[in-house]
Amino acid sequence: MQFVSTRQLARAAGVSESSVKRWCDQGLIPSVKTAGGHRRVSLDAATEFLRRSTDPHVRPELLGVPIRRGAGPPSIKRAADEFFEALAAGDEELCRRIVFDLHLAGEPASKICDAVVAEAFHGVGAAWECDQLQVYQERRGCGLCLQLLSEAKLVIPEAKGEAPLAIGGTPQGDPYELPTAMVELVLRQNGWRSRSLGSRLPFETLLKAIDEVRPQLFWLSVSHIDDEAAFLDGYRQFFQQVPAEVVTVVGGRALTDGLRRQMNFAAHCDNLQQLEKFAEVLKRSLSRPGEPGVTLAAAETPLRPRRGSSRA
Ligand code: B12
Repeated sequence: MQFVSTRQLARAAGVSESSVKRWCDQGLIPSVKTAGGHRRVSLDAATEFLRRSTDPHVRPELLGVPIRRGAGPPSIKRAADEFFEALAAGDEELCRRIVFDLHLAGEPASKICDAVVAEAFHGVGAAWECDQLQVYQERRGCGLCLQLLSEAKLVIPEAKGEAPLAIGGTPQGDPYELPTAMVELVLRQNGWRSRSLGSRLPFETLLKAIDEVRPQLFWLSVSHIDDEAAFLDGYRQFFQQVPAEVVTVVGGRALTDGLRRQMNFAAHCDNLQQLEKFAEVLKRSLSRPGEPGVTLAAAETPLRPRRGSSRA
């Protein structure tokens, strides 16, 4: 974990060091003390502090966090257009600034991923189809976004201790890495300990992981299916063996209505903002096990409940 001093944070926040020290001592900014008695603030706590600040003079770049441009909140639509252009040009620094700007302006990772990054990739796909973008630009863009998602974990605090656990990935034959990495990040920001296991994972290995890790939530992201019949068969056998207490959430562009009608799952989400709502409700019900369960129907999103589950 990276730490910053109270002096560094004070400069970045545009306030006095004594104020930062006082807020640390009052617990308003989580901090630790070195053996020599100096307060240190983790980079994620420092970023969270800057993120809450409405002061236009905040200079996050002093902590190595990309610059927040302008005082007002950036528009999502404009950010999505700019992100697409920067992605096509392979301008990593601009891509980084756009997403971190939105983060510092308080936009949740779910919205940034859905409305900016995924949106830009839909544009990349469309442009590639019309020969307006080259394959190398798409691959470069993917690598760049995976890098940004990994950097985002440095500034989004990891939930600790008793936080519920979630794991997931993409099935065998599905090479799409971005959606599962995004799910990991969104759950992390919503107080889950989440781990994406990656892509192209056979169902047997996913079952092994569930058995060993015992998560409360398992997600499957499905963007590409080679053979639908084989996928459905593998999934059915998989789902039958998933322990009843593990909530299975599925998503991804390859899960058409027709396919989903033949599958069992706890919830299907079209996007990460729906997942966020669902995970919030689920987390609340897990943290109060004695109280009447929060049903999936209570989520304010168009989640589809389990259909004729063999475990019901
Ligand atoms: C990048 C990319 C690739 C890369 C991926 C690299 C990587 N390392 O990940 C690679 C090189 C693998 C690739 C290959 C191919 N691709 Co491609 N690819 C894309 C592209 C441009 C972006 C995909 C992406 O990551 N998007 C970003 C994600 C985050 O967005 P998303 O998938 O919409 O996910 C959102 C939701 O679905 C949801 N979600 C997703 N999963 C989950 C899971 C859960 C639990 C939840 C809650 C939500 C959720 O949330 C996400 C955020 O909103 C798309 C264009 C597009 N429209 O997306 C084409 C696209 C999908 N590809 C396409 C094609 C044709 C191919 C190839 C066949 C090309 C070829 N001729 O070789 C191959 C297929 C290979 C294969 N075996 O799959 C077509 C598919 C057309 C179709 N009708 O199926 C597309 C649509 C491009 C196009 N317009 O033609 N591709």
